[in-house]
Order: sequence, then structure tokens, then C-alpha cells
Amino acid sequence: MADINVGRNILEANERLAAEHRRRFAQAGVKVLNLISSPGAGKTSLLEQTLSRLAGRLRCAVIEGDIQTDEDARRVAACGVRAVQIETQGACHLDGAMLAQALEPLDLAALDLLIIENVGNLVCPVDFDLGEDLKVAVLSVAEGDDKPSKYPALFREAGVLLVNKIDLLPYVSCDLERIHRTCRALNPKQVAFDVSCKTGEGLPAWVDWLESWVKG
Ligand SMILES: Nc1nc2c(ncn2[C@@H]2O[C@H](COP(=O)(O)OP(=O)(O)OP(=O)(O)O)[C@@H](O)[C@H]2O)c(=O)[nH]1
Ligand SMILES: [Mg+2]
Repeated sequence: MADINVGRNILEANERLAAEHRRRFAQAGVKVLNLISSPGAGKTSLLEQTLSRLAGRLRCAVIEGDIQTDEDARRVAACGVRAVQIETQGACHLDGAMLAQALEPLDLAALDLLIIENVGNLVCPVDFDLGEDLKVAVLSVAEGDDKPSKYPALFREAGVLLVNKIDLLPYVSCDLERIHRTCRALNPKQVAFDVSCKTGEGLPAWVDWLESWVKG
């Protein structure tokens, strides 16, 4: 019983921080994405591909969440975009307190779009609101078409679904239509894109949608 209360207190404290972050983002006029997937689905690859296509169109920055290393922040910085790394030292998700620290060096008013790459995990990041405008779920076809039904919370809450690695479809057993059918049932308003960060297929449609969403 005590454990349950501790869990509730942690989530309530996070909700308060998320509300503060949300107010701050709105005041600065910056749109914020929370990018969530299991490890290796392609979040950083998607950032590399998206940010290079958005150069000169939107002013972007990235916050990278990883358990350890600043490898992903260095990959993003190589695209010419400001990246702040959070190393959670074991925590399997980002929370509002970690985000507050990562926001310190950023001038939010000088940005159009802030993308937060969460720690690779299909479950825990969904419970921790970061004050974002939109959750974006990334699922790679190599993970299996049963993932949206087995881990429904993310696919219910995400406003956008990106199904990545479609270049691998000939080599893996994945019913793409099953993924879309399950996600449509969980969230009928969800916008979906099938993409490959390796071949570039599907990425222009996603990037155009993102630009319109930020400017809209
Ligand atoms: N074939 C193929 N490989 C891809 C694609 N996108 C990413 N990869 C590969 O998948 C691996 C993981 O990609 P990352 O972008 O690092 O994945 P991530 O989700 O950021 O991983 P974590 O940050 O560790 O959770 C890398 O070896 C990428 O080159 C794709 O569309 N097709
Ligand atoms: Mg990554």
C-alpha cells in the first residue's frame, strides 16, 4: 500500500512540473514534441533525417534522454542543431525535474520547435508528462505487428505514429495493416506515416506535416 502512495506522489509532483513546463512553452511560443519508442526503433535516425530537412524552415533544438552516454546528442549536433543531453543514470524515462535542468541553457523564445527524445522504452515514458504538445510514437517493423495491442498506452496517447524501417518489410514478418488497424482503434484521430530513415521513403510527407503543425 505504501508503495502505491509513493508512486502516486511521484506522478502528482511530475504533473505539477509538467503544468509549469507547459505554461513556459506556451509563453515562449515554442511547440514541443515528446518522441517515444522502444530502444533502437530509430528515434535518433528520425531526428537526423527530420532536422536536416527542416534546416532553414524551422528553428529547432533537441533534448536527448538516455540512460548513459551523449552519443545521441552528438549525432544531433552533427546536423547543426543545438542538442542537450540528459543522462538519467538508470532511470527508464525522463521526468519534469530532469527536463527543468536540460531547459536551462536553451533560449525557448528563439525556437519554433523543441523535440525531446525520451529514453528508449515503450512503457514508462508514457506515464511522465513533460508538458509537451504532442507525443510521437515510433515503431519499427522489426519489432512485430503485435506491439500496439501489447503496449497500448503509448499508441492510444500518441497524436502521431511513425512506422519506421519499412525498407525491412521484405525481410521480416510484419503485417503493416495490422499495426495501423490496431492504432486506429486505439486512437482514431492519430496521424500516421510509414517511413524509412535508411532510404528516405515517406519522410517528406512527415516533415511537411510537422512544419504545418508547428506553423499552424
Ligand atoms: N534498415 C533500417 N535501419 C534503420 C532505420 N532507422 C534506423 N535504423 C537503424 O536502427 C538502429 C537504431 O537506430 P537509432 O536511431 O539509434 O534508434 P533509437 O530509437 O534512437 O535508439 P535509442 O536511442 O537507443 O533508443 C541504427 O543502427 C540505425 O542505423 C531504417 O529506417 N531502416
Ligand atoms: Mg536514440
